[in-house]
Amino acid sequence: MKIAIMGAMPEEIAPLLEKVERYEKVEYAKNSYYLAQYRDMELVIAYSKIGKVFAALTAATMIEKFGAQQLLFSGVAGAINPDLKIGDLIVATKLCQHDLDITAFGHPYGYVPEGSVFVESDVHLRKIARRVAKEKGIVLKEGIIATGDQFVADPVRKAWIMEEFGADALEMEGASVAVVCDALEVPFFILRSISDSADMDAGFDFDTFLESSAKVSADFIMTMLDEIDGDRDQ
Ligand code: 4EH
Repeated sequence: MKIAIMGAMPEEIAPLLEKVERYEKVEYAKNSYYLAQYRDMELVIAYSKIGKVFAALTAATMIEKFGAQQLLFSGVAGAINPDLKIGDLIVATKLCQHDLDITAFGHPYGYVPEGSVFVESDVHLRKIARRVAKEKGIVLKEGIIATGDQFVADPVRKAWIMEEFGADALEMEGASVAVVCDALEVPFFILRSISDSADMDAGFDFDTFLESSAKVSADFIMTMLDEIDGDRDQ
């Protein structure tokens, strides 16, 4: 089984590379990919750089060039749902692009012809996550993640995203990874730990909590790998 683990920023994959210890670095398409062995699994780890385009490129590369059969995303997010506090974990049930807008032609926000507003993540990987959370006594929320090419630090924009999509958290990569994995029929899982609340304090909180929240997410992903490796259904 070959598994891709991606983040957007170096801080989001650093704790993963620390855990796997030995890896080979391969350069491709102006980015670095880290190949490692973990238990019985081959891993390809990378950070994409920020935003939907870089994230789509990296996800497609991990699948098409490096042969990943499953993709796990680890990183941080801004909270929309007030239940989510800094350091909390959220798993995406489905994802949407909040900045995709051809409403001028009568389409809903987040929709383009032959696409869909929401892309659902893999049910089996979510089940494994729930099992890991239960075993470790970790609170794991499931909800809708909205993605767009903007760092949201604005209560008005945040409220609009919540109302339009019912989103619980927002970030800048998940939905583009979801679209790529869905098209290529690769099961995917998007995990985020909260770094800020996408409001006036977002910039400051993000800088303060990026590293610690990124580690919360990466640690959970590593525990999930143990479960995936031991899983008979795979
Ligand atoms: O990869 C981008 C990072 C912020 S931009 C999306 N990531 C973090 C998730 C995220 C987020 N996205 C949108 C956390 N909080 C968010 C928010 N809105 N409020 C960045 C950060 N640091 C330096 C350069 N760019």
